[in-house]
Amino acid sequence: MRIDVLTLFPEVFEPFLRSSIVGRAVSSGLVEIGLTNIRDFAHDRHKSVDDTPFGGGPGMVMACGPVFEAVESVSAQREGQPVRVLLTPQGRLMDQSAVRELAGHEWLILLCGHYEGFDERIRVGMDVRELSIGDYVLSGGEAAALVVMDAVVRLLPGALGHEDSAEHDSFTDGLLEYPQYTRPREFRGMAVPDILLSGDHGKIAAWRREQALERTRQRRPDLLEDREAPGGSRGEDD
Ligand code: 9D3
Repeated sequence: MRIDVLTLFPEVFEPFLRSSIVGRAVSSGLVEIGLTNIRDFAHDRHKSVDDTPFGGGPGMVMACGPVFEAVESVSAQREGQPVRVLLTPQGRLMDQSAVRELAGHEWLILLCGHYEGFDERIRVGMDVRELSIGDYVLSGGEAAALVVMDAVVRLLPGALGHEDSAEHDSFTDGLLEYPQYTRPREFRGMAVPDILLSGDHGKIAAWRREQALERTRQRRPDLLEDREAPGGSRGEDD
């Protein structure tokens, strides 16, 4: 997979790309990341990429020229059609199904904004999909692009190194995680549940599933609402 990030702050991505699961995926050739500074496509001597909004109002707006040119330049650098993702608070809310969908493409362009937003013609005049990572206010798209990259790259086959992860565990799929323990068996008076030490893998699996279900019912009942119940009936408490 190839991911190009278009941003005014390419340097913020570099430490991340040297560490983490993403860094390992880059080193092992599973993913190739390109960083492009939108400012390289500014034309005036001040290298400006933003301007005041028509109609007045606070803040600055990302202008069309440099953004169109940066996207077109990067899109022409290789074969095929990249999926272009505009990171904005108005986008579709990212969830794991959006991540899975993105991970199925060969080439992504992640377009990060700054200032008060993008000139509307960037949405209208380019083939882009808009994505938000949640209902809170960031100061730009960079942190969101890091989140998207992390979530997408760890789904690429081979990225985790242990493919029996929670994502592939149909037994607890879509549920919150069950309680986990490691040594010591007792810590400050808190003991590991006996069942985990029993060696009975059937009972352990059933216990974990019950714990995951109960925790999800309590903390995130919304996650139970529209899932295909693989063994868990829906609305048991109703
Ligand atoms: C005039 C109202 N603005 C401030 C409340 C709108 C606004 C513009 C630009 C708010 C945030 C931003 C910068 N945010 C992003 O670029 C962004 C984002 C986010 O803020 N939250 C969740 N997902 C994303 S993806 C990109």
